Amino acid sequence: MKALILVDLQYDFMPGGALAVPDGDAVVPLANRLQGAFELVVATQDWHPANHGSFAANHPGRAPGEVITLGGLPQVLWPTHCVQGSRGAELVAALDTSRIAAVLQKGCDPEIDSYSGFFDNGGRRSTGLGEFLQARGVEEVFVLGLATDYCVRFTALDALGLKFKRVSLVVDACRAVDLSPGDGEAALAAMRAAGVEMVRSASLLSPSRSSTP
Ligand code: VGL
Ligand code: ZN
Repeated sequence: MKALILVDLQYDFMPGGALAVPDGDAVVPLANRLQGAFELVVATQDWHPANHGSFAANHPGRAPGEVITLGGLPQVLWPTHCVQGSRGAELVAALDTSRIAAVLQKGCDPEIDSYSGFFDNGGRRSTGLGEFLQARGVEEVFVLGLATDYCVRFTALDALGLKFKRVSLVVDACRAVDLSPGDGEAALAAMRAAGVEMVRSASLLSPSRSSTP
């Protein structure tokens, strides 16, 4: 059983959003087309309370991009984004949500960030995604979305840690924040080195793979 994980396809990560990922909107049509190639589709949603510790605005004198210590972990400070209930936190309307079996929210604890869709950054609390997939017999996971160098990266690495048989990244359906130039490429290299397979959407969409003519 193969599952597709759609990472953080939310307005705040789209061009014009509070934490815009360059060209981020380009992955949405791919996410829509790829869903048909999977028996199970799930999505993650960055979902922060307004007092979240990852927001620079909650640390007087600090600016986005600076790094502080939060809950004992290094924490990049971000512009205020994906605040629970705000429009910026919504999954984009252009995303076909009709086949999404579950939306896993993360980053809800103000004291710790959660880039991965599986666990918070300290690896302490599960979102329930791993249990959800394993309960349904998922052995292979495919990851796409935003952003390559943060939430996509840690979601794919945690999936490896959970011992799924195969973890693949749909590279052309991901985009990076690139806070520092090259972060996206470095993230791809780190995932590849850890054992994440790099695939392109076309290889999943080939006519021989489609279900009905
Ligand atoms: C993300 C930074 C902060 C992401 C979420 O979705 O990659 N990045 N929150
Ligand atoms: Zn966030």
